[in-house]
Amino acid sequence: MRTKSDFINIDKSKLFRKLLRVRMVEEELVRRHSEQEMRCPIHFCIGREAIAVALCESLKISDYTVSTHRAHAHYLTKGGSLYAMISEFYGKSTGCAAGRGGSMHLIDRNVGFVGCVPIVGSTIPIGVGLAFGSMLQKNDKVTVIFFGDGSTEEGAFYESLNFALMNNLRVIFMCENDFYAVSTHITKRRRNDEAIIRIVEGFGIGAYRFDGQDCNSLAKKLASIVDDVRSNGKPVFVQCDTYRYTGNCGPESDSRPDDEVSRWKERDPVKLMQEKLLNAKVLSTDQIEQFKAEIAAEIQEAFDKAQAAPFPLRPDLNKFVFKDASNSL
Ligand SMILES: Cc1ncc(C[n+]2csc(CCOP(=O)(O)OP(=O)(O)O)c2C)c(N)n1
Repeated sequence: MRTKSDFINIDKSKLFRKLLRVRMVEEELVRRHSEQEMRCPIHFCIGREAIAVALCESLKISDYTVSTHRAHAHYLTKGGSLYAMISEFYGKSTGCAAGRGGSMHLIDRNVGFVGCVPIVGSTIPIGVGLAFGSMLQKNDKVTVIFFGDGSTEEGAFYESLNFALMNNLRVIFMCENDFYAVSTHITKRRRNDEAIIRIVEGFGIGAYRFDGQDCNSLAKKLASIVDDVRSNGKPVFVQCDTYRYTGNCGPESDSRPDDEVSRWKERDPVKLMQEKLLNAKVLSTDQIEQFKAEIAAEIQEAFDKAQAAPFPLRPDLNKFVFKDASNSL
């Protein structure tokens, strides 16, 4: 049966370029991490990039997103400034949180990236609050809440699901299931890995489970979901299965089984999409090389400018600590 998503036209080469861009930013961060100049904890999303790329492709700038401690892909694909993000990692005053927040407090209100917070599960009710505001203002903005499978172990998640459902809020609960919370596998936390979606279905909410590594196919499915949420005014829950290549925090790997890591790397989202586009002659090797050169130049410029930018001034250090209308960001 053909579904609505079969008719959605996604520009595959544009999508691939976005995917490649997030991967290359992450790889450059990994390379520079040991220099010890970025003094904040960094949670890498290498391996998991396709979900944000696929979903944000169908969002409008005016739509809202919120995220967690692992937010780079979400911030960048919603349109957050790369320079402001890198500046933030270096603690500079040009950072998106004025150098106060580091990698777990990214924000760019100009593009609807309302924020991210390291307290697991904490941004779920915040996202629902944004959607409630949109409902009161009678606009059709969609709010996307990105979170990991670990967040589904917080009570706030279930209260938020119920509230969104009872109030017909335009929310996409996007669970990036990488099977681990820090280093504990989901099967050590729940009876089986179908548990999350089964529990969520019990609320009566529309729930989907997708492969998170095939960016193009995911983009089509999610485009259809975004469209439905916007027109029906109802929340949905989406679980995308994926994997991170690094440990929980920092670029080092951890003690997850080698065969498991290599199995997931065989379905690397960038490699997978690149192969498909080359085989289908949608892109040539030269075009991919050109993308890489353009992105590398953009990244280099962002790092150069961020490193040269000033640190916050000592007399200003208390600014933005408490709410103060006169100096809000
Ligand atoms: C309320 C709370 N408890 C514990 C932690 C410590 N912690 C940091 S990351 C993490 C695992 C989160 O796993 P998941 O939600 O699946 O996100 P992922 O890291 O896989 O993106 C935990 C427990 C925290 N930050 N907040």
